[in-house]
Amino acid sequence: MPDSSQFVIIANRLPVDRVEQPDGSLAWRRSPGGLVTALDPVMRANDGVWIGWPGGTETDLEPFEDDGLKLVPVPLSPEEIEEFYEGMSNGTLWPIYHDVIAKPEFHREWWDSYVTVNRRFADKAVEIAEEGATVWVHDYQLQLVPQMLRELRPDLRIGFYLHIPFPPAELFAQLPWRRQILEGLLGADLVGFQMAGGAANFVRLVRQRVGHKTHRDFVYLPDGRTVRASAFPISIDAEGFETLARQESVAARSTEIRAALGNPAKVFLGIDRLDYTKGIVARLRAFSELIEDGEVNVEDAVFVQVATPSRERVEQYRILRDEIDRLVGHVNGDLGRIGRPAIHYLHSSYPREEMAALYRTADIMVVTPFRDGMNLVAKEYVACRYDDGGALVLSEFAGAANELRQAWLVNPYDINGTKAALLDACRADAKDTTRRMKAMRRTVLRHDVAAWATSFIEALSEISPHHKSVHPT
Ligand code: GDG
Repeated sequence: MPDSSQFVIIANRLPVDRVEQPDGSLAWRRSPGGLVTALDPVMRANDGVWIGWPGGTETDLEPFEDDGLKLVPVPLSPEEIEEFYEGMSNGTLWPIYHDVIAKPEFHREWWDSYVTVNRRFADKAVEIAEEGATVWVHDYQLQLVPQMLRELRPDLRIGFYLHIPFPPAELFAQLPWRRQILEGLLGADLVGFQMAGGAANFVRLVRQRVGHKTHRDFVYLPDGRTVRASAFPISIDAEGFETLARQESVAARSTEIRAALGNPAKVFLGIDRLDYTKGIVARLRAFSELIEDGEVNVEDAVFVQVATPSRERVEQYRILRDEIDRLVGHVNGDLGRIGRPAIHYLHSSYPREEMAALYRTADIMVVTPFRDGMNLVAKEYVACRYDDGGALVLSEFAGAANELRQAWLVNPYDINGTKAALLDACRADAKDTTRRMKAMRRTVLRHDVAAWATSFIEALSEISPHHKSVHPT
């Protein structure tokens, strides 16, 4: 692989996982995230390089190519996984940026590790980026990288994208390292957010806490630089999901799933990373109350909840897992009948084909996070419903609610409101659900992930026009 590039992506994770082959040797497998799908064409058009942690604790990995993608691994030690990743990233920043749904912890040694690891990523990019290159940094684990890069390489064009919400000033202000983080982000030329509200929170904080002049989306720095902070709502490979959903094998699998569930009249579905931001417990409680109230009958309705294992070594995630286990046990013990559990709970992760088959099966998709940057599951469901069927119950506090206005929108903290929306969606006539789904499909198909990547890269080019241009695809 070349030792330099004019387009560099930096994200916490490389888009591949280490897997053991039957003969015991180790190989890489592409992890099927939306980000890699979005960035793949831009990477190829610009001979790009992706810098990230490969997972695990191997330290001696060399840069390598996987299916034409050039990947540069950045190692983390076991202590750094604990302090930088599980600690500062997922025990401090994640809860602060998600409305303090869980209590954030502040530890100075976690912060020190965050600085060290951010420096390691920045140094790697400094090594690889050609003169005048474009570097696109991703997400909350790497907020100091833009400034670190700027100091070492003022020739670079730097973009940053935050995949999670940017919190209101009142919550962000709790962070003992608030100023360092704001200054870290200000190293970028363009800071992208999911929502206009996040961009506005950031600009307001910069004005209040760092004292820079701001006007609308723009921050004016004393050194003459301008930083733009704007919303770029992320999306999915909508066409890819629709094509998958149309496959005959997926249709057959959907029929099989429905039969395995006992051919109920209504299938409710939730698919989430097992995370306290996703509102899994509240939603299952709402559904079980509908059974208790006699509004829904286990003979003709079932809730399938897929919770993909996530951050299993972080204590709050272990507690949540136990809570869901207990709740599902109680609900099924109290309300289920032989062969008819109220909830099918699957703590596991599935191939994309199985996800598409589940989306096709779901009559009511229930996406009720307490706070979510976007929520791609909601958009994937819509993309898979080429039949214009199905109903979406969606939290007002997911970024996706801004675009998917025709969903049944709910406040997930309001259990009665959620119950009412579940029932409404369940009882809606086909004319109503079709009208809503058609409108949502137009939105998702028009604004897909390629459009998202292109609009970010174009905006970044505009803000520093003296640089070499990057081809969006
Ligand atoms: C962060 C922000 C923002 C889930 N289980 C399986 C599986 N998935 C896939 C889904 C979807 C993705 O994972 C989850 O994306 P979300 O958007 O729902 O949530 P986060 O992981 O929290 O993502 C979020 C996102 O970044 C992008 O900017 O939308 O707000 O929190 O694509 O399909 N995929 C497969 N098997 C599974 O079992 N194959």
